[in-house]
Order: sequence, then structure tokens, then C-alpha cells
Amino acid sequence: MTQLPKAKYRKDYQEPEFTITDVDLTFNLHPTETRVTSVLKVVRQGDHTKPLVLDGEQLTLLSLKVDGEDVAEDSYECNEHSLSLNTSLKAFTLEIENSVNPTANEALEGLYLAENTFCTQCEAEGFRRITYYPDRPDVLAKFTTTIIADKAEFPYLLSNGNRIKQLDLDNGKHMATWQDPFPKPCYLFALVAGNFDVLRDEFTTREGRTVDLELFVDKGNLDRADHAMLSLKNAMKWDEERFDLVYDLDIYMIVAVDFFNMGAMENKGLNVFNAKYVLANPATATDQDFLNVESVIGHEYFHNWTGNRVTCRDWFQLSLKEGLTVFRDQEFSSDLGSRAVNRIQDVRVIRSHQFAEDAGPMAHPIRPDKVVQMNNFYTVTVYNKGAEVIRMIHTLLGESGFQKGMKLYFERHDGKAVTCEDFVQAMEDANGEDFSRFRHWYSQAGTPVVTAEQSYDKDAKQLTLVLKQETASTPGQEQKAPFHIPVKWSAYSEQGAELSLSDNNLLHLKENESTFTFDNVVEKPILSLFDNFSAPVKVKRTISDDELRVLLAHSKDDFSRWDAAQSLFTRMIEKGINDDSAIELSAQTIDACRNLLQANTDPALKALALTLPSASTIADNYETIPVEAINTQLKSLKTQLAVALENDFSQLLSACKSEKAYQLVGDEIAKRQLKQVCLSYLAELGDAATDKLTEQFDQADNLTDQLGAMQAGVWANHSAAESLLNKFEQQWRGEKLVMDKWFSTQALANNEATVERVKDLMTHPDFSLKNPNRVYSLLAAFTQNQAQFHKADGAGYELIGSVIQQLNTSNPQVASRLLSAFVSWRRYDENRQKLMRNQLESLRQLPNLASDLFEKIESCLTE
Ligand code: B3K
Ligand code: ZN
Repeated sequence: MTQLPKAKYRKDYQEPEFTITDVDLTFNLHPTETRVTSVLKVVRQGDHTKPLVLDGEQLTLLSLKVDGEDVAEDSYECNEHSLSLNTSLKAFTLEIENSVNPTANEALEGLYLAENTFCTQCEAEGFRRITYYPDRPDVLAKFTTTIIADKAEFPYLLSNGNRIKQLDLDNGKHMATWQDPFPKPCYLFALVAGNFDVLRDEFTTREGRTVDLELFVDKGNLDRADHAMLSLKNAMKWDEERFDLVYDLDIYMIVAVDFFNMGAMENKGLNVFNAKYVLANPATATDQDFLNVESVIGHEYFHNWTGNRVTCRDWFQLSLKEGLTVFRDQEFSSDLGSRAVNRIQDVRVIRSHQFAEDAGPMAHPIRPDKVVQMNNFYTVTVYNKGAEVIRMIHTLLGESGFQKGMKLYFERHDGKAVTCEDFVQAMEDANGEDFSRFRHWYSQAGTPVVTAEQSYDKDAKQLTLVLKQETASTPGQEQKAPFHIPVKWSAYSEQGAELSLSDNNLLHLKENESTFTFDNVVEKPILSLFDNFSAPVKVKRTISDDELRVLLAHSKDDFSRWDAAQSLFTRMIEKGINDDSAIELSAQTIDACRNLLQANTDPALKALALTLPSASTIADNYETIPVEAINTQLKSLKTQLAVALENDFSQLLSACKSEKAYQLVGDEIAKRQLKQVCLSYLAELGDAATDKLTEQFDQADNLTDQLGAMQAGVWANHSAAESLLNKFEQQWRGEKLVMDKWFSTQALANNEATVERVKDLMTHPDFSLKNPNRVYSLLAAFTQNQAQFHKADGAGYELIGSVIQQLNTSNPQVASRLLSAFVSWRRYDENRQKLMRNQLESLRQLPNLASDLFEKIESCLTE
């Protein structure tokens, strides 16, 4: 009988019994039998006589020596998960020799060989699949790495730090030795061996030091590497200017690989990237792809300080580095591009994904208390809500207070493995603040619902605002203490003039209920609350449509203008659902949309404001999600808006066309975005749009426009859709990253035939279940297709259930991502609940159920 995976608890943290000061690794690379020699300088930390326990998985132990002598068989024990050595020594050298099979490694964790490139992924607990080691982030050691491989096949041998030796060996082999002077946890270790094209550049730090920059891409892809290199240099400069942080090694390398479970990895001095976040040129990447490259390159670079120089004490502290680094990459994108657009997009992620996670059975605080499989906790909560928590600290302290806190944080903790608490403490101490209430954001899961009631006393010229907060219980947390919620606000007259009611535009809601009064208020104000989404909460308030329209037209806060539009749309959809009747577009709504289209506003903001809320954002407001009704109402609202505003959309579509060749600059990106929204509405009008769709597709000199035309056609079920899909396939067959978009477009089509189409596409020559990007683009995309994945006959569930079953043994991380689509099964009607539950139960029966799946299935089937 195999053992059930066990949970670990944050409260059980104990300091390591031993530390490692130096690691000397030698890899003799071989596709099926790579030999690893690891020489460790081990130092006992406490004075007890506990054995040394090293983690190790899927390894074959070949030999073991202490201080040069073979270890007697009765002095050590080796099992499936660990190697323990009985010793009373205080300090010693341990030499381990083991072998691994990189070809058999389809999980892409540890050392793997894919498309003739050896590559590693160690975070969170992958190093134990390379060699026996204390695989925990609070053991920091200096690494020296020697790699030996065939020279013709693997001309580049890379690892962390600086290359200190390279030489040719006999029989066609060569070797390279790398040394990383900064002590680091093993999750930051990396090794890459392969054949690449290299883009080289350099960056001069503000101290005048030259850093070599090297970008490794698959042969033939150099024409897609420039943007990533530019983004890297921009990130290095930005971090010096905004955060006073300078790069610390003489070389920075980025390798783009095709087989990778996630976006990228911040290994010290040697980032490994999913090629999707590196390769970009106008023909093969959309505007959004270019922006994503910039943001992920930035993110991994920023980890060099927030994550690598100061790292996590244990994995429960993951948000210490991820929340903070997401906040930093968001700021980077906002400083270089449009702050408002970035903010709105970040909020959309929170509302459409994080709120659902916070309301489901896997809900966890940004600093979790209990974990079975760490890979399950790289979540929108830890990352994106984590970044919102950092953003609130920034709101409370202001930029200069926040930077004071950062400075103290680095002064205290550089070179150490620390906790979220250490971060908050530094912020408090540097500013003389008290964040005791604020800390609940770290310890409590769930989305607070803030209720706002305002009343105005005309005679007393007094405005009263009552704010209440309530957070529903989440698994393991029945009662919630009140959060410290920063509420940014502004006020307007009925005509839209800004009213100044106070010289402070930030309220602090710290209790379950607080009353705020404003004196000398001469007219009844319209309040804009939670400007810039100042806290990750849901807001319930009484506000009329007319007042929302005033905010839409006049709020000085771009987020709040967008939010007012979203509220107006959501209200219409919800009314349609409740009354079970078609939405009637009022003249005021049409006018408000038309005014917005014609206003002198950033076209990107117009595009965002006129994009209807996603089905999942609407679903979030229902205890039992009315799948069909949401779908019907969204569709009908879109068509009605298209009919009512046809001329406006057509005119804007032409006006946004650019005479110039493609340029990746703010206003051109914004125009393309607005053009896309117009085209997607017009596509709802059927044949009238055929020429517009084909013309844009055929004439596009860039992927944004070409893909945009195809998506508008397919998602509107337009009669031109099939021909656009065919043309696209003819042109891009074999171009994997571009074909991913072809897969996603079809998987997201709201069309009765989609499930069958997705099944067919799984047999397409460009599809493979082994490559995570393909699985995400076709199958994970399909799970986001509310109406079709949740088709009442259960065909969508069956399809994804069977894929999860296949991936359970080969790549559990990818399987677990797909499983997320089932965890909120209780939110659906009885019929769907039954169908989803069946899938979960049959997965639960799988022999060798991966811990990744086990954890999610258990938590969502528990009563
Ligand atoms: N730190 C990595 C994520 C590792 C995920 C491990 N399952 C990328 C990042 O957040 O920068
Ligand atoms: Zn990160």
C-alpha cells in the first residue's frame, strides 16, 4: 500500500539541523544516465546528535563518502524520499555519487532532456531530483558546478555565476566550470546544455561596472530576441532608478526553452524562460505578447534582489518574494507604459480568478498555513493578491515611506532567508507605523465584502459614510478578524465637477464598522470609492445608474471610470438574469457608450471600458452559477450594443487604422486595441462585417491585427470564421508559438461544436500532450470557456478529466493546473455538480495519484 501524501504546517517550522556552506557539483551529462557527483561541506547547527537527513527522489545512489572514506552500510539509510546518515561529527565533507535519467523526466522538474537541450527546474522542490541535498530554502551555500558533455551536440554548457574554466576533453567531450560567489538555496540552482544562437549585449551599471548580457535561443530565432534584450536592459536601469538596486554579477544569462511548465525561473545569473516570454517579432507576436515579454523579463530580473539576495525561510513565505516581485514588475510596466491600462488589467485578473480562488475549497491566505504539494501554491492568491497587499502597504506609506522600508529590509536581511513578518516589520520600523491590523492580510484567506452607505444632511451640510466589512469563512478559518482596509476616494457634483471634502483622500477602515463624517459639504456629493482599486475587496453600495454615469464620464481616477462602466454592464446582465428576460438597452446607456467612444480619452481606456465583464467575473456574484443565463445575457448585450452603435464602431475602426508600418509604441498599441474592440462588436452583425474581417486579416502586417480579425470572426461564430482559421493554419503550421494562438482561439469559441473541435485538435500534428504550452493553449484555454466547458451534457468535463488522468503520472504540475477547473464544482447546479463530482471521484481512484492532484481533490470533496 502506498502512503498518502502528508501535509506540512507553517507552525511546525524548525531550523535546519545542518547547513551546507559549499557545494561542488560535477555533471557527466548523458540522456538516460547522467552521473552527478556532489561534494558538500556540512556543518552541524545545533549540538544534538541527530542524523543528517537529505532529500532525494527518483535517484540512484552510487556511492557515499565521509571525509574521503566510504560510509559503512549500517551507517546510512536510503529510501524513496531521503538519505539519512548517522554521524556525530560537527563538520565534515560528504561526497555523494548518484545517477538520474533526464530523458524519462516528463514532469520537467529536476534535470530533464527535451528537444536535445538539458535543462533544470528546481523551484520549489526539484533539486532533490538531481542529487541528495537538504532541499529547503533556508540552507544557503556557495555553488561550484562542472558540466561535462559531448561538444558537438551541446556546445553551450551553462550554470550559475561566473565561468571560471572551460576546456576540451578526449572523445569529443568538453567541460565548463561555473562558480557562484553568492550563497543561495538550491532552488536557485540551474544547469543548461544545448546548441543555441546567442544574442550578446552589455549593460553598464550606474557604478560603471560592465555586465555581459547573453540571450540563448533555439537556432534560427535570433530575429525574435531583440525585444527581450531591450526589456532586460530597461529592467536593469529601472531597478537602479526606482529601487536603488544594482546588479551584482558580471554576467546575466537568459535561456529560452520550448518545454517548460511555467513562465520563467529566476535562477541566479541564469534565468530559464519559456520561449513564449522571450521570442517576439511583429509577425509572430501580438502587442500583448511584447508586453508580456517585458513584464516577465522584468519580473525574473527583479527577483535578483527580492527573492535571491533576500530569500524565503520556508515555502509558506513564498509571497515574500512573489507578491513583492509582482508588485515590482507591475510598477515597471506602469512606469514604462500606461499606468491606467496596467492597473485595470491587474484588477481584471484579481476579479476573474483570485476572487474565485478565495471563495473555493482551495482558498488560502497569501501566506498559507498548510501545504501538501508546494507546486499547488504558485497561485493567483500568493502572486497577485500578494502584490495587492504590497500595493496597500505602498498606499499607506507613500512612495518615499515604502522605499525607506525597502532600504531597511535589505540592510537587515541581505544574504538571509526570512519571513513575510520580517518584511512587514521593516516597513513598520522604517516608518514608525503600526501594522498589527494590517497583518491579517497575511494570515486570513477570503475576500472582504465592504458595504458602503452614505447619507447627506442638507441643513447640517454634513455627509456621513458608514463602511462595514465582512469576510465569509474559508476552509479552516471560521471567524475573521477585521482587516485594515485603505479606502481611496474622491467626490463629484451631479455635473461631474470634483468636490474637495477634505484634504485627505484616504480612509482607514479597521473595524467591522466605522462611520466617517464630513462637514461643510455644500451639495450632495457622488462618491467614488476605492479609487485605483485601493484594496482587493468587493464593494456593495447603493448608487444609482445616473450617478455611475457621472463617475464614468468624470472621475479623475481612470480605474474608477472603467469600474463604473463595468458596474453598469454588470447591472444590466444581472437584471436580465433575474427577470429571465432580454436586456433592454436604455437611451442613456447608449448615449454614455457613445460619449465614451467619442471622448478625448486614451483609446486603450475606451477599449477596456467597452469590453464586457467576463463570464467568470459575473459568475462570482452568484452562489449557484447560472451558466446558460450568463452566456445568453452576455451575448445579447453584446449584439444589442453592436446594433445600437454600429456607425460609431465602424467610424472608429477606420479612424484607428494606421497608415504607417507596425510600431510597438503606446498610442499605436492603444489604437490597435480599440480597433479590435470595434471589430469584435461589428462581427456580431453577421455578413455586414465579412469584408472588414477578411480585409484586416489579409492586409495585416502584424500578428495583432491578423489574429484579432480571426478571433473576432471565430468568437462571433461568423460565417467567415472557417476560412480565416484555414488561412491562418496554412500560413503558420509548424510555428509552434503562433499555432498555440490558433488552438486557443478555437478552444474559446462559444459554439456547441467546440468540445468536439478540441478533441479533433488534440490529434493535430502541432499538438502534443507532452509540451505544457500546447496543453495550456488548447486545453487550459478550453476550461476558461464557461459555456462550453460547463456544457450540460458533461462532455467538456469528460474531455478534461481524461486528459488529467493521462497527465497524472507524466506531468502532475500541468495536470493539477487543469484540475483547477473542477475545484469550484459546488458552485454549479445539481446536474453539473454530479457530473463534475464523478470526474473528481474517478480521478481519486487512480493508482499512483500524484500529490498535486490528491491535495486538490481531497480539499474539494471534503464535506
Ligand atoms: N519562481 C518561479 C516559479 C516557480 C514555480 C515552481 N512550480 C517563477 C517566478 O515566479 O518568477
Ligand atoms: Zn516570481
